[in-house]
Amino acid sequence: MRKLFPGIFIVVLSLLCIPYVIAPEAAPEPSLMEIFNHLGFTNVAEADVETFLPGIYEVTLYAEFAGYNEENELGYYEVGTSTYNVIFYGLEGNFGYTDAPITKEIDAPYVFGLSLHTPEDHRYFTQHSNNGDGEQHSIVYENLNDPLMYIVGFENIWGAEDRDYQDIVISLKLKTPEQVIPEVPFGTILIAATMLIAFVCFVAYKRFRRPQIVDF
Ligand SMILES: [Ca+2]
Ligand SMILES: [Ca+2]
Repeated sequence: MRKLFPGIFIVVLSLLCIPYVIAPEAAPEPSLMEIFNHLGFTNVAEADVETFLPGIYEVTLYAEFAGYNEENELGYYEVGTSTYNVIFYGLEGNFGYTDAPITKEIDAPYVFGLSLHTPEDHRYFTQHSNNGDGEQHSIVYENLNDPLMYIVGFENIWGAEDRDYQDIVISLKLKTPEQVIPEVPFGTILIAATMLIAFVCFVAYKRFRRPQIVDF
């Protein structure tokens, strides 16, 4: 019996270790390009774009491959200001692909950028020079199948760390451009004003001129 004891001990120890030995490794996160392919964005090109023109946009949240997915907030801001308007709060979305894409509309009557605020109280911008760590934290792609749509991926770790840029993935689709009032040249305004004044003077002259008295 004493000889059997070490053998039993080894068998029991082996059984206890089995779950750790056969536990599957966590699947690696998909790359940004794999995410694009999964979403059907198969015709994209990286764009040298950091800010966006005024207008009404549809913004869609597709994925958050980030441990901070419950705290990260995506917003927009007027360029040159520090007022941030939240588009997606932390609890919107989930780790990985969003269960169902979430779409919202924003009305930005000014040139704007996008920013990501993290639970470490860092804020990262599509304007690279605004980033406190001096790193690039977003990549903007054009959807070549939809010229009105940009697709944006953010990196949410200080120092840009793994640079997978899929910690949050969204699209920005222009619905209505800001109305642009055409500029009228000053010379045209001056001519029109002169003609108007001349017309008013002519009418006034005809109306108020005294009748001539004919003395027979
Ligand atoms: Ca990352
Ligand atoms: Ca990630």
